[in-house]
Parts: sequence; C-alpha cells; structure tokens
Amino acid sequence: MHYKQLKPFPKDFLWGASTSAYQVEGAFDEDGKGLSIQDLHTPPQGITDFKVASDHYHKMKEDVQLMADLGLKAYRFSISWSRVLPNGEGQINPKGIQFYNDLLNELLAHGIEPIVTMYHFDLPLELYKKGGWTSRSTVQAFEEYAKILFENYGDRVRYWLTINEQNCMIIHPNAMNPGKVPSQKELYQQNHHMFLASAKAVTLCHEMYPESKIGPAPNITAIYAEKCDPSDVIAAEDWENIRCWLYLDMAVHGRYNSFVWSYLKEKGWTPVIEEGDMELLKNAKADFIGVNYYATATVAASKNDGTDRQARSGDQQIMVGEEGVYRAAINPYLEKTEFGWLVDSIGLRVTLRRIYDRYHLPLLITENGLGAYDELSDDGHVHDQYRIDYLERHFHQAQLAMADGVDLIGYCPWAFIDLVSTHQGYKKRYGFVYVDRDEEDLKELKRIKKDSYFWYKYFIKQ
Ligand code: BGP
Repeated sequence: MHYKQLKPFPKDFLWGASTSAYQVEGAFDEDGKGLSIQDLHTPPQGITDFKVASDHYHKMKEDVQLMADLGLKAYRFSISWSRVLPNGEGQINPKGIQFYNDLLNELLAHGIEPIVTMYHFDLPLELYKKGGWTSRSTVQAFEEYAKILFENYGDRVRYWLTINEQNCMIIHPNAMNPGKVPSQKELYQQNHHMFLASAKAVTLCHEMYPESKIGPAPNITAIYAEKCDPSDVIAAEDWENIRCWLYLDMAVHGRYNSFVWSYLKEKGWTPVIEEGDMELLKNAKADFIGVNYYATATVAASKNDGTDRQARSGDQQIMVGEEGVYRAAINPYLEKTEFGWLVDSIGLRVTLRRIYDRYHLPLLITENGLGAYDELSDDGHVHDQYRIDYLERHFHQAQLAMADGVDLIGYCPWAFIDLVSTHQGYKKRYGFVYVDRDEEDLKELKRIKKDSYFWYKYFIKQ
C-alpha cells in the first residue's frame, strides 16, 4: 500500500548500532578471560582469527566517545560468557565483571541505552569440552551465568537479549561445533536445551527485574515462493516454519510449532523433553523480539532426487536446501552485495509485518547491514556511499512497516565499528567506523569515521 505521507520516527526510537564480543573485543586471553569455542577458530591462510579483532577491550572509552559523537541512542553488544566465567561456570573473573561495568557506566554517562546480548556464538570452551549444548548441564550453567549478569548489571540494563541467532546455530552448525558436526538429532536436542536456557534467563529476569525487558534475537527472514505454483508455496511455508517460526513460537508462546514437530517426528529428530520442560517454556514469555535481518530467501518445491541441498552462492560453508523439504531458488528481482549476499529492503517490511502479525510484540531490529570491501582513500576518508544507500532504503522500509501498524521500537545496524566477520575475516567490513588494520597487519588499529558515520549522525539528529 502507498501512503500520502509517512509519520516521522518517534522521538524515543532507539537508533543504535550492534557488535558482538568475540568479533570486536580482542584480548582473547587477557585479564583472566577463559577461551571460547571461537578462540579455536583456525581460518584459512590470509584470513584473520578473533584474537585481537578491533581491540575494543583496550579502546572501549574511545569507542563509546565515537558512539556519543555520532548521537547513538542505543548500543547493542554482547557479553563474553568466558570473560565473566572463565570455565563457563564456577569461579567468577572480577576483571571480566569490571570490564562490562565500565562499559555500561560509560554508555549511560553518554545517554546511550545498553541493549545486552547474553550469548552470541561464543560458548565457553570448558563447557564445550563437557558436551556443550548437547549436554543438559549447559542449561544449568547458563542459568548461573544469567543470574550473575542480572546481579551485577540488572540495575542498569533495561533491554536484554538471551541468545543470538539460535536458529543459525542449528541450521549452520559447523562453526559452533569445532571438531565434529553433530547429527540432526543431536542438533535438535541442543536446540531444546537452548530453549530451556533462554526460558530460565527470562524467568529469572522477570523475577529479579520485572521492569526490564527480555527477548530472543533470532535471524528472521520472510521466505518467498519461487512461483505461484502451490507446491512452491507449501515449500516456502514449510521452510519459514522450520527456519523462523519454530524459534519465535517457542519464545513467545512457549510451544513447539506444530508443523515443525511433525517434521521432527517424521525425520526421527524429536528431542528428549523432560518432565517440567514444557511448563517452564510456557511460563517464560518474551517481552519483545530482537530481529536480525539481512535478506529474504526464495525457495521452490523439493525435487527429492538427491539434489535439493546446495552451497549458497558457491560458499561451501553455507549450505541451503533440504532433501525432501525445499530447494533454494533464484530471485531475479534482487541484487547481490560484493560478497554474494542478497539485498532486499522491501523484504524487511515484509518480514517485520509477518513477525508482528504473528506475535504482536514490540520489535527491535538488532542487526541489518552491508558487508563490503571498504577502502581508505588517499584523502584519508572512507567513501561508503553504497552503505548509505543500503541503509537509507532499509530505514525507509522500516518506516513503511511502522505505517502498516508494526510496533518497531529501535534499529541497530550491524555494525557500529568494523569487526571480524563470522567466517570472512576483516576485509568484509560493516561498520560506521573504519578500523585501520588488515587481515594480518594490525597497524595501529586507528579509528576513522566513514562517510556513513556522518550521514547516520545527521539522520538521527533529524
Ligand atoms: C549475523 C551474526 C553476526 C554477524 C552478521 C554478519 O548472522 O549474528 O555475528 O557476523 O551475521 O555476518 P558475516 O560476519 O558472516 O558477514
């Protein structure tokens, strides 16, 4: 639908930006931090690991000053579980506690609302060695960790996110399970344990800080059918249920999505559910939904002939399609980024509407952005007009979604500052702030404001 005039974004809208601990902090083994599974990551030759990243651990005050100068209203970051609890449980690391205390105080001193993710892909290595999410004891460890976070930071954090992209950890499990890729049956058991862990955190938060808000941060995307062929439409619905609604139905209603439960039964992948689990899940309802959105996906009916599963855009690390369920299709209407990711700004509007229609909870965009080969020009600046165009188009679609009735409370593009990509190193940059380092040469890690930084500053001010 077209509107004659759009309402401006509300005054209290949380214009922010995002990062995650292991991708930005560095200091991977300093001041008592324990290792996480991400510290085991051994990238191919010529791609950096996460050891130094953007050195935010040492440059935190400078980085918060840059956020303040930009005029950010919110900053979404994650806490490194193994910095706070080096073994994932037991002994607390006081210096880890201190770092996030300092960060929170610094943000609040500059009027920036902290939006805190409890767990963003970096499971403590010691817990992983004991079975990781396959083991039910990790649920207990997460509850203990959550309690420590609420006790130490609950007085200053109004927005908590439990687990980042639980759905991606199940759909693309390689990086989260170093050394061995679990079977699907095991993955859905891990998934059930993560549901329980989130539910425990939500329950604790509601008990300890009833005024605070807590929710999940899955990667949600509308799934399009390739054609109006009803078989494609069913495949698109099936994949949307498996990829998206399984996670949000649980977080919001505390129940397994009925189609997905049938799918799990058919495949023999249903998790072991113990007595009391469903009650716990039912009583732990999210207050809002964090949405990581990059692009939609388009699918066709499965051929079920052994060819449904393929590498996405030739990237062998991201497999798409599932035998007997759906196959990936090409959407001829969309462009791609330099890294082969689809760009679909209207898809953001579609996605927000679908989520809001289903759940009627406030939505907060916790990630969305453009990864590109940014370059420092001879004039000392980074002219990332393509990022400005990308964000401008997505912000406009968010505004349209709000006009459509969606209760959107904030927008945190990925990322505030350049950081290490999940598997494509440092050359894939997302930030408003350029960090002068490359894959192997750390240089001085100097911070340089990109053109998009000035554009976003002006946009927020307006
Ligand atoms: C999301 C993750 C982020 C971030 C982003 C960009 O899925 O939550 O951690 O990395 O994707 O992805 P990439 O770094 O692979 O380009």
